[in-house]
Amino acid sequence: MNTQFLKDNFEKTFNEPAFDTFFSPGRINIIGEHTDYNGGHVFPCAISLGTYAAYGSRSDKQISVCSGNMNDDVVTFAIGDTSLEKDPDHKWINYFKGMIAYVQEETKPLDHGFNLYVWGNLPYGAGLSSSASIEMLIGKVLTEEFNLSVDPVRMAQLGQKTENEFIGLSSGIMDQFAVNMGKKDHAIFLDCASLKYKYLPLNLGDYEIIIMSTNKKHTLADSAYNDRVRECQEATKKLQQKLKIEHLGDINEETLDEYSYLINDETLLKRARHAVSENQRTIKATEAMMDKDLEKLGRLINASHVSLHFDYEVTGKELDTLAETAWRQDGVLCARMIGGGFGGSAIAIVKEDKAKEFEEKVGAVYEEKIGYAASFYEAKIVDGTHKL
Ligand code: GAF
Repeated sequence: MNTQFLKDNFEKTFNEPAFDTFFSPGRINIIGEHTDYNGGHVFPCAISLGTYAAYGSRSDKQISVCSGNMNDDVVTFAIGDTSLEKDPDHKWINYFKGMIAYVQEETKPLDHGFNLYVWGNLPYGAGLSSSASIEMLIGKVLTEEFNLSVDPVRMAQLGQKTENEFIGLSSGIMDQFAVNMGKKDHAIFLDCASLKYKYLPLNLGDYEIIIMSTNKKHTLADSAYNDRVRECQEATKKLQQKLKIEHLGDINEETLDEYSYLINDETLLKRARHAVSENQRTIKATEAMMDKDLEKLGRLINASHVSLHFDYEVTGKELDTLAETAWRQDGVLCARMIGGGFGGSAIAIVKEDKAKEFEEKVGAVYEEKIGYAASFYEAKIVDGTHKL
């Protein structure tokens, strides 16, 4: 990506040259969906689609952010607690405000303001973590430009805090962790309970990952995401009557089966079954990846989609059409929805020489069935948020 475009836009907006530029990726998740807030494992990676920023310092105490994705809308606010309240008219600025508030709380008050021009090529609301990308971007801008020291895992936690306490989404840590901690050509095997993690090389041989966006907008905060979190908490509470556990990620399917009588509610049992089985699948998938057993990895990824459809009920016809159509194509190892669900995106792992044909065929079926087109992106796996 040529950063000249960013610098030019910065200068056009703020009438002065930019000091520095930054990039923050989006993420995909190979497997481990809706396991993060259940203290389970995830296996995501950072992708080359993401958010860029150009930065310039100011001598006053104002912060001005211009978004190239919001018709060059400029929002200006003063540093200081009261001005960092939520802005009801410009929802996009709240990710910046939350992070600026929490990073200051964690370190020290900012002693001057700044200007920021932000632009991203990550489709917004497509389940590829555009919000975590922004949160980690502003986190990096603050640590670099104000010489603040925040450990990158802690920064991911501040991003999660922004979602949970500022935005109002009860999300887990996966997205911010993947975006900030990503490593080129590797996926991150993360235990969300202990935050212990390992990088595993993404050895897919002659296969590549294709991202398929449904182009159906999903608003996580307005959707049933928070309901799923609550349902899992209820199921955990019921199990805690007899089991010394903190999260659903602490048990396997056998234990869940044995104690399922405590849950005794069809919906809660289905939610728990997904959280527990998905965590086990994720562990097995990383073993399959290390053993270079791609067939097994593929079966586990397909099974993840089935579980998200039947037990977790977060797929919907758009994501199901993409996954089910993908499964029927030549040269396809596997496919499944990723992220929160209810729209957003799916991934497919496809033989490199079949990718074009795959996109045409799946695209045609999708458009015929759903009534509008899906978008396809070939993902490169890149490093986490950094200064350019
Ligand atoms: C969203 C959330 F932000 C993540 O924390 C995670 O729960 C994911 O949905 C589902 O795995 O992206």
